[in-house]
Amino acid sequence: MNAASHEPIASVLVANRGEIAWRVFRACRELGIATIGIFSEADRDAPWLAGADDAFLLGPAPVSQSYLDVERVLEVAQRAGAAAIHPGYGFLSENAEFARAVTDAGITWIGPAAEVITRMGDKLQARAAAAEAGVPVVPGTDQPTSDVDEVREFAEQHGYPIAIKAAFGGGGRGLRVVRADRDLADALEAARRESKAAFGRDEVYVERYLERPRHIEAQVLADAHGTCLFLGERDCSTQRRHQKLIEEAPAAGLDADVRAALGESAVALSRSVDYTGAGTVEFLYEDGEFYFLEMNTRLQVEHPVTELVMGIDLVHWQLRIAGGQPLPWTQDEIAPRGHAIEVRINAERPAQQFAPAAGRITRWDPPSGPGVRLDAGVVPGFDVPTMYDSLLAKLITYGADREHARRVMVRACAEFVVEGVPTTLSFHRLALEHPEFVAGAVSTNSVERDWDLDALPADPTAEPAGAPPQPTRTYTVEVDGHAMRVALFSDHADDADDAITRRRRQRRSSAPAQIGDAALVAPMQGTVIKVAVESDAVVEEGDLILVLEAMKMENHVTAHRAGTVTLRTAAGEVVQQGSVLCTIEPADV
Ligand code: MV4
Repeated sequence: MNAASHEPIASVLVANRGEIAWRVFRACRELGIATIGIFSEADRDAPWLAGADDAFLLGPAPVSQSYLDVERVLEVAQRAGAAAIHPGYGFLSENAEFARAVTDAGITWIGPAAEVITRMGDKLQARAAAAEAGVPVVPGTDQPTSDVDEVREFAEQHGYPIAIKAAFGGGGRGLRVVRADRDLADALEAARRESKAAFGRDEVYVERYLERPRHIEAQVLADAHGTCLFLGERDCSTQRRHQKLIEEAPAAGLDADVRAALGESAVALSRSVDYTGAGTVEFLYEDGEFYFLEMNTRLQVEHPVTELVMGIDLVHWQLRIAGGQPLPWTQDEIAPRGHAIEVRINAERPAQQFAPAAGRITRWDPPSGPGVRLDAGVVPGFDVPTMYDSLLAKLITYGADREHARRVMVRACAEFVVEGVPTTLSFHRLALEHPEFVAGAVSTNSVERDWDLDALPADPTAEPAGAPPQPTRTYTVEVDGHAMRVALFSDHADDADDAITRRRRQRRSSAPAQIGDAALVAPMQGTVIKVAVESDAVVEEGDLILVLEAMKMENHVTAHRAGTVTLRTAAGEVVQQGSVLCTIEPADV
């Protein structure tokens, strides 16, 4: 941190990969800062490296550890002559030893001082600092404990349920909720074991457990000249097993006085620890009260929603602050405008408990248009690896208000086509229309406890045996000017080309377009909610055959030609796109 000088940083090595590496490269390029990328052997052909001016292999470490190898990253930084290092998020971004080593090597660290990272990384020290700064904390113990009698005494004083948490942990690992005395001893041992395994430390502490909190976090930005600003809050409650899925800014339904108090608390804590750079203070919010949870000393995945509503590029300001520049605003000169929502596009199978997925992205058609931003780390043809986290991209939408931003996101998710690897898009299409989400009433437990995810479409690449065949090819055909998607299956796939060739010949001979056979197929996946005819009925072309409900819309499926109907489906059935709904044999056959 060269706070004394104001000279801009000449070059930045981004000690990260994927979408955040590309995001930081882009910010550097916009500020005229040279960029250096690093890559593991598994990332040798990674698309985001195209965003860097230079790139270096991290060498022989196991690829899953490459980006965590402090010595190796430093060695590459010195070899590359990097003036600064941006850690992104995850990996070494909250590793105080790394931050210290970077500074000791005379390289500018884009982030808070190592001491601050250490202090906020110790959840008990963070709680103590928060309490000292006047920030509300959940009633809890202020010293590490492994004594079941101490924990029992706390529970007897504050009542159940209680939360046992890792003192050097985060993200829910090591967290155990205890609802009765009989479960206490085992839960304490389990929490210590998991904490030791995950963080190398088994110290735990105890808090009263809040049953249905919202997860609200405050973005702070502080320079090295005494200015510390609250850049609004984000609601990150749409999570599953501590993995955020959807984030938004501002938080829906938060009273102005609560927002002001939350911001003042976040700034008070940040000032009290001499914070510099971008940081996030996490809170639990329940029944009109907020409580300090922890402080993250890094840029967050979900930073774009704050950038869009505040009109501030957080990465630009991380770089400027590290170069000694002062922030140009006072608190009352900044305020959120509009609303932004982010969905995380992860390579996961939502219908299989969000299991990580690998595969080659054979189709990547992202949305665009008004109010759409995409921070991606992949391109078509990219082989998604399994040894790193599953985040492929973040889709962010902006609107004048929450409902506008939500509708833009619904449209954008409907437009987004990804093939070759399952993604969380199928979850987001459901979540964004879930009544709790529409009402802005999601809590951290909603997705796991309350939402029915059975409506998630089965993952096409994980069809159980005996599942209906999937189309081998789909075509868009015109029937009397009506563009219709037709799905064909492997045993008819080669017929398709003949059918298309025939149709081209027919069209050239100006004969009316015909679908090659008697089958009337489902134009999309959906539920048959009404069948308007019976088998053996004689229909005219255009007569209503059935109504298909898909994405909350009713689709009328009509006879593609005159003839006698033989039904292949019934009301209540869920049909796949391209499956045969009925056949219509011309009456004179
Ligand atoms: C809590 C809590 C309720 N009461 N502490 C989860 C991970 C870690 N950041 C702390 N977490 C929680 N701590 C008390 N006293 C509920 C959670 C929690 C949670 C918090 C934020 C975001 C998502 C969460 C999902 C489950 C539980």
